[in-house]
Parts: sequence; structure tokens; C-alpha cells
Amino acid sequence: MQDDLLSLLNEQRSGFSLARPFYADPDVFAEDLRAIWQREWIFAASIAEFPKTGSYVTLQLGAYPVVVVRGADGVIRAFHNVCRHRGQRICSKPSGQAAKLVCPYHQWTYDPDGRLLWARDMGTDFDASKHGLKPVHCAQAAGMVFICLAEEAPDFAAVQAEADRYAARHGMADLKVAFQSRIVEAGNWKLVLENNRECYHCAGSHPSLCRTFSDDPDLVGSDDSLSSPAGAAHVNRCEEAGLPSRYVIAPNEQWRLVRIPFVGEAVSYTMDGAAAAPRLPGMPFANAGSLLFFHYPNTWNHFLSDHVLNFRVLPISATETEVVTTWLVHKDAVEGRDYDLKRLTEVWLATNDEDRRVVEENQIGVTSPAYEPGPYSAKQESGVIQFVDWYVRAMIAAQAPGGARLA
Ligand code: 3BY
Ligand code: FES
Ligand code: FE
Repeated sequence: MQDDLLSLLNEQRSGFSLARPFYADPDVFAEDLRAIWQREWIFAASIAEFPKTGSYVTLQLGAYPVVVVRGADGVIRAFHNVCRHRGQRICSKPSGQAAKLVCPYHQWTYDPDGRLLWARDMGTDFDASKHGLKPVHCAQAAGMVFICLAEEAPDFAAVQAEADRYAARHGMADLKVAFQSRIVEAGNWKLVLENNRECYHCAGSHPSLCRTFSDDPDLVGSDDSLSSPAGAAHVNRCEEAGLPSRYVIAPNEQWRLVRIPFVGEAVSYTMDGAAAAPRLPGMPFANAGSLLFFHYPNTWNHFLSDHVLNFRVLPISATETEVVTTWLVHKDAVEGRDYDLKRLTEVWLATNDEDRRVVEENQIGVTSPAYEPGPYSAKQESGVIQFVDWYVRAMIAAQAPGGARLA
């Protein structure tokens, strides 16, 4: 498999969609997990999902169940969600609140900081301090909690510094979850990411999003948004008001930040373009457009003047992907008084469902033996080319002895 995969990777032509096995083969999927998902920083949850001691979020990353939980000291940590007694998964719900993490099998009881506090009838020789939950790397950027399963996590300082700076005025520590949606798309995770990295499909698929979101490829592609006059004017106006907005991309192209304008007078992703929630206190004006932040392989995000959208992508199998979307508003905003949930969520609920259908039909097509990789539009799909090139480089690097990582 390793040799076959390396040949497939080397045969891959930049500017063309991937060969069929990358979208459908369980062996390639297993290698995606090993080479990318189990060694890169993966977005797990927004910090707003941990309002109290014991607030937790779980996720399944390949074979690894993980729990992220806030301790009494306020620190958000990640652990293998595997009991140190006989290996039961401890937390089975997607999220919850628990003063202690109690294993449902024999009630071994852990502090949210991972220490084993109690285990019944284990004898006098038993050393509880040797049976704490196994830690997983955990770090934050732009008010988002990331985890990493690698023994040694990749350097995260650069993305943290930039993402924190760009997102600062959105005040992520003062937001709350207004709504969360969870969908499963019958498609490979790379089709989900590819779909997100272009707006070639937007006019044909997203009637409600297109009311406010510009499908100008110069704004959402792989180029500096300054190449679009509207993008440049927006960046300059926001930067003058103290909002970091200029296009910035990681040297290895794994993440990017840029603030883009909405269509016309729109200020939010609503059907009429007007705000959906009270303006975030740190934002200087309503029409700040959207700060876009992607981090491969699993998140893209929109930071607006009135709310924030976090997207989490997790692979389930070669042909199934979970997408969790979280809508965040200011913590003092009251539903029904300050914002209406339908108004806040309807555009992206529709957009996600439209993208799900696109991805599912795409999966059916690329699974056909008649499928052959086709050319991306350099004008419209530069972002997709950029993602696929990153993926191929990362996979090739990981095939080297010792499994190098993309620098
Ligand atoms: O969510 C996004 O950022 C992307 C950009 C282009 C299509 N989609 C809306
Ligand atoms: Fe967790 Fe027994 S497996 S207490
Ligand atoms: Fe879309």
C-alpha cells in the first residue's frame, strides 16, 4: 500500500482533482488518519462550549475517543476518553457537564484535571496517581480549542499569535453558544474541504448565502484579497479602525486569515443582510464583513461584527464526514429579545444542507470507475488547488522514513 500510495501521490497533477482512491479507498483513508488527522492540530470545540468547571466536549478521531474538559482551575485540557481500569469509554455524549468524570462501567472517578480520585476495592497496593487519564495535547487559537494526538505536537505558536490577534476584537471569551448543528455528509472529508475552498458553486447552490456573501473569486480564493478593489478598500478601512484584516497565510499554507466585505450594505449572514444579534462590544462598526480563518485539515470559520461561526469537520470513514457548526453570540444577548434563532441560523443551515447535497453527489460521481480527475478553474478554484496541493505535500512528507511533517 505504502508504495502504491506514494506512486499515486507522485502521479497527482497540480490543478486537477484527486484520483478516485483518495476519495473512496479505505486504505488511503487509514493513511489520511495516520499521516494527517493523528498528527496535526485538530479543532475540537469553541471555548464558549466550556462555560463551567466540568463542561466537556467529546470527539472521535479515527480510533481515538477524546474528551476535552474544563478543570476547577479554569484550564481546558484534553484526555484520551478511555478509562484506566478496563478501557471503557468514559463520556459517551457529544458534550455535557459533570462535576467529576465517572466511568459508567465500575465508577472509577476522575477529576476534570485528569487525576483518578476514587476506585473501589482496588487494594492497598493500588496507586491511584499512576492511573490518571492519559493527556492529549491541547491549545487555543482565536478562542478555539485544538487538540493533537501526536506524541510531539507540531509548533502552534505562529497560528496562535496571528489568529488571536485577528480575532481579538470579537471577544471570544465573552461569547456563548446560541446554536449548534451536527450533520453527517456521505462524502470523503476532502470533498467537504474542497467544496468549502471555492465559490464557483455558490451562485448555483446557495441562493440565501449569496444575498450577503460575495462569490468574487479574488476575495475567497488563494490570493491576497487586496487584488480585488472591494477587498482592498475593506481591508484598509478595517485596518485603520484597528481590526487586523490583511490576508496572511502560513509558510506551509496550512492556515489563512483574511477579512472580506459582504455584498452591498449587508452586515451579517441573514436573509435581509441586517444584523442577527447585538454588535460585539469590541467591534468598531457593524459592516466589518467576515474574518475568514481556515486551518487544515478540519476547520473554517467566520468572525462577524455580531456573531461568530465555527465549523468542525471530522472524518468518520472514507465516505462519511461529520460537520458541526456552532453559532456564537455575546453572552449577555438574550434569545427572543436580542436575537431570533431562526434569523441567526437559517442562512448557514440552508447553506450546509446545500453543500451536503453537493458533496454527496460528488462522492457518487468520483466513486464511478468512469471518473477521471478533471481540471480546476485557476480563476475560480485557486483555493481548492491550494488545499489539494497542501494535502499532497503533507502526505508525501509523511511517507518518508520517520514520517516527516510538512514544515
Ligand atoms: O465558508 C466559506 O468560507 C466558503 C468560502 C467560499 C464558499 N464558502 C462559503
Ligand atoms: Fe472504567 Fe471499570 S472500565 S471503571
Ligand atoms: Fe458551498
